[in-house]
Amino acid sequence: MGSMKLAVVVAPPTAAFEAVVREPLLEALSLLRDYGFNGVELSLLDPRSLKKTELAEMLESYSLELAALSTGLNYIHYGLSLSSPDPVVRRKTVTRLLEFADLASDFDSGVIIGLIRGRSERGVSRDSAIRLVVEGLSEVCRSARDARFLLEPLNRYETDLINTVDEALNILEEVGADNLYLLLDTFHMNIEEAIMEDSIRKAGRRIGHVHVADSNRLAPGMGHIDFKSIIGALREVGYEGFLSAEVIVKPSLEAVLDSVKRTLKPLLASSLK
Ligand code: LER
Ligand code: MN
Repeated sequence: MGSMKLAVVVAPPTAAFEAVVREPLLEALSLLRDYGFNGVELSLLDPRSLKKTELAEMLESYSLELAALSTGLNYIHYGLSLSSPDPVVRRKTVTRLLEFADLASDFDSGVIIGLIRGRSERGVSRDSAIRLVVEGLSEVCRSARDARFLLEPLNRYETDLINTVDEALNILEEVGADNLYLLLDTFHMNIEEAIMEDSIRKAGRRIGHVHVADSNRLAPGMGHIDFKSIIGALREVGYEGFLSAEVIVKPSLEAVLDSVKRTLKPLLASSLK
């Protein structure tokens, strides 16, 4: 039986999102390799800016896998949103997600639907906004059959659309596509779920990716989430994918990588089973 793997989210240095590593890509990859991480999750604006062959060579030379592709910068920087009241924006968002899917499917990794679902805007009720998200998700899942999409419940301070695992499971059911999975983020779960381990058990085999951050969104080990218990629950449901650290880089990148590794690595060893 395989074991879970560790990754870190890396974004461009200009990214307007704080819970990521913002270093030149090659420097970040070289540090991840040195600390023994298994993969990197890339947060990108335009996925077409990365040539597949170059990405493959880069990953190979640093012995890293592509853990997932994160899309949220497209919402933060460009306002792309599946639930925008403007059909032109919705069209651009679907197109952008399909460009992500094209890159992701070559690396057997998933495309994250986090902030890019948007939030309900003036003139659109929450229910209609949810309908638009379901429509957009159905379209991308149908159009990119060989790609995997990862729907992430986000805490109430970031969006009013899909905050909990229960809500996300309902959306999965409505969309009814077998290439749509859940992405669980311990930072959001710590705010929204009653008992995180129960929600993990409920999500079960639908979990396609996991973001790890501590209660304060610092690196695991720097807050008060019980990662032993979280990883125990993930193990129970047979999760074998990535734990991708999406964290605020404080006090330093080295301290973050060290804390992620020291906190999580011992919990992943199969001897603990
Ligand atoms: C945003 O808070 C987040 O967790 C990202 O993964 C969503 O795109
Ligand atoms: Mn996340």
